[in-house]
Amino acid sequence: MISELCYNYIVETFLTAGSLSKKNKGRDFLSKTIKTVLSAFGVLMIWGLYLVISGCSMLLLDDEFPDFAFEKTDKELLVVEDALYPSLESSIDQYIADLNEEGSTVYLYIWEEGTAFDLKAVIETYYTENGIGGVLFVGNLPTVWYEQNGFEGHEEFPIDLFFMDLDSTWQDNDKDGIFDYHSALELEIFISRINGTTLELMRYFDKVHKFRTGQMDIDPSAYVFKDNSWEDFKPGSDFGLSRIYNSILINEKKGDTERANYISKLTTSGAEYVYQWIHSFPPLLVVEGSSSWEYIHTSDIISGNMKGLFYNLFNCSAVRFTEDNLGMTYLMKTDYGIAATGSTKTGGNYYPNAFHYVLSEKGTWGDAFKGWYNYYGVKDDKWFLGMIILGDPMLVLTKEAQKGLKSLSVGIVPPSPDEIEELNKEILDFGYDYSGGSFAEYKNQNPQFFGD
Ligand SMILES: [Ca+2]
Ligand SMILES: [Ca+2]
Ligand SMILES: [Ca+2]
Repeated sequence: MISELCYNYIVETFLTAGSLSKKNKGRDFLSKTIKTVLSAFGVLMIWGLYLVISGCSMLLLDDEFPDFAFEKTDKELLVVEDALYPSLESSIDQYIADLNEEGSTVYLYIWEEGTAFDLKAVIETYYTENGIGGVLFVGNLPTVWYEQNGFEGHEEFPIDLFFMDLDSTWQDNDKDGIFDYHSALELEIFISRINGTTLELMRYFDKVHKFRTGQMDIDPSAYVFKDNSWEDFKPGSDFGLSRIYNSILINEKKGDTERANYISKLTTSGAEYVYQWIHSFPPLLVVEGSSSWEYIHTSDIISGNMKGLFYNLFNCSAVRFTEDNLGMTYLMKTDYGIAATGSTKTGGNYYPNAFHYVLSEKGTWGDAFKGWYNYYGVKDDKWFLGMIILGDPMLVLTKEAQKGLKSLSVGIVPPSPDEIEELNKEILDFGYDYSGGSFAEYKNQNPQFFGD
């Protein structure tokens, strides 16, 4: 579209210049002075043409950054596990009051019992009757599972996209209780989760209240940590974060991606937005050190009280919420974490530019996920079918962070097939032989979600 407009503009400019020069030829009585003026004008024309062309090429580059219409969500459904509700009531009242203050409406539903299908039916009703744009599950609420051939052959994982696409079809063809087919997806809404003890959840709601009222003491800044395996993937790129933050630290050179760098950054100044590329298992980051693998356990996140507010976790299985996991640890067991995105299986968001675009345009965390998934995530099930969000999905980045500048950043074009093949290779080279608990274990631990 933009290139076509530029093309037409350039052609028109040439045509105009051409008709001028013809007129010049027909007027041999022109004085030398007039000729000089005209040649000066010609120089100006060429200069103008140069500006048009260079302007177009900038626009063409800029066009690579996702730029699509989205509507900021202002109606949320809050589904709260009934056993938790009495203790959380005042926290939830505060949360609803804060959202009302922002101009959003919150519908509250107390979840008593049922299957994932019953839960989806509740969501569909609120979508149809109240026009909700997103949902937050509070507590242990059901999920469905999916199985497919992924990086290491068979993989099975909890899948929240099921709740986000309200007119999709899902099938379990081998009748083992795990979906193995879905129709083409386009999300209508987003859903997110928080889960923990009553005290952890109260502390979480307290954090989001503090954030909304400007009491969270972290500089508007981003931290990108890209470990050895991805040092050569889009080197120097901040993945569009320079549209949001003035201050960005990128650790991506081997000497800068040691466990100590990560710990040091996140236990001192921290960052509002953390985008980390590290091999991992649900409760464990595995950093490639100079001479050995270095581990960061969930216990290190807790003891270090890691200072990040929003986490984009390119860490395999980091938000596998059906067991102890990194994502929920940042949110439930530190004084800072309030939202995360990541995968419940092997995978992660390697091209989050659409996600960052929505955030830069003051969209909510949930809007960013839904916008990114429909724009890019939908293209690759192997990488993205386990992608979800955790935390309050109605959060937007701090006002200081929403710079909204249209500055260009390095490496904003989508990865090529060769680059994606390299990403696949790094996953296979690492050799994930365990990615988390099974559906059978989940079912045993949560018989209340299954009607049999
Ligand atoms: Ca199946
Ligand atoms: Ca749909
Ligand atoms: Ca490293």
